[in-house]
Amino acid sequence: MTAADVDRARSWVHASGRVAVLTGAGISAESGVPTFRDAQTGLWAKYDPMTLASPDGFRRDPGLVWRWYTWRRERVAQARPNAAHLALARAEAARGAGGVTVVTQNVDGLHRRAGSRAVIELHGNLMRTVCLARCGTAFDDPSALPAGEPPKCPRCGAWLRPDVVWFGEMLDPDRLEAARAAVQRCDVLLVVGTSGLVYPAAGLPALAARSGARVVIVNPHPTELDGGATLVLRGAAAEVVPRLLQPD
Ligand code: BJW
Ligand code: ZN
Repeated sequence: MTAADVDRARSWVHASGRVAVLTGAGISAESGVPTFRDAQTGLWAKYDPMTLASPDGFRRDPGLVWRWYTWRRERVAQARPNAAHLALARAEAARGAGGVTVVTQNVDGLHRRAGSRAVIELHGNLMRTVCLARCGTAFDDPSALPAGEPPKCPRCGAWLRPDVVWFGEMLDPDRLEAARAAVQRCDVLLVVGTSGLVYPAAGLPALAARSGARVVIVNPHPTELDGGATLVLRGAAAEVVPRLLQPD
């Protein structure tokens, strides 16, 4: 990644009326939130995704899954938004409504905590708890919930579960549609800190490109999406994203 590459991407961002940003776990790595697929440090290096992040895994051992999410909630509660989250929030405030839309796969809530308002959380939110039977019960305050076994729904008696999207589950159709609309109408899509392996989110950069947007990837490592990008910036989110959004 050269300074000229960063300048080129920055000039596209500046010339763009609408910037969309697709983020993944890598944008929160420098806040101390583990990614999923990074060797050694990623969650899937230590834990089996189908055991912990699938409906079948939860039904097999709700306590195991609940304790794992309790541990992750505690880590996220201690984390703080980093320079990348903050730069996106500042750019949105400076550009006004519609200027910056964040589509995130992350469940950590750090974009909103940084101050971003136009945020589409494709895979839900770790801090919210809902009824497995989807009877409508929802809790926003995890501190009121027990840490060991998952609690039961006070209305219908089913288990309660984190309000996240597990493998094999559908994404919220309204959120997915809003994400598709955002990438279709943007001039530049920044793709920050995602391996690009999980669909349907991984299909959004190609949709943006087909709709005429420039696609800029920010990631220290190669990803599945690099081939479809206009420009790949090999660097860490907290270093590169603020530079791309720096005002003149
Ligand atoms: C840095 C950095 C730094 C490090 N700076 N970067 C089409 C084809 C094939 C399969 C499918 C398909 N359509 C659907 C599927 C099935 C499945 C899927 O995609 N499987 C693939 C894995 C093959 N998708 C689904 O099941 C989805 N549901 C669905 O489509 O329903 C309909 C349907 C079902 C079944 C069949 C067909 C249709 C739901 C997906 C839900 C994903 N859920 C998770 C868990 C959320 C809850 C939780 O947190 O516990 O979401 S899995 C996990 O992966 C999490 C993430 O949001 C998601 C994406 O990961 P992400 O963010 O990219 O993280 P990593 O770790 O992979 O990458 C980190 C990156 O950061 C790396 O590139 C690093 O280099 C980089 N990085 N430090 C910048 N400092
Ligand atoms: Zn219920």
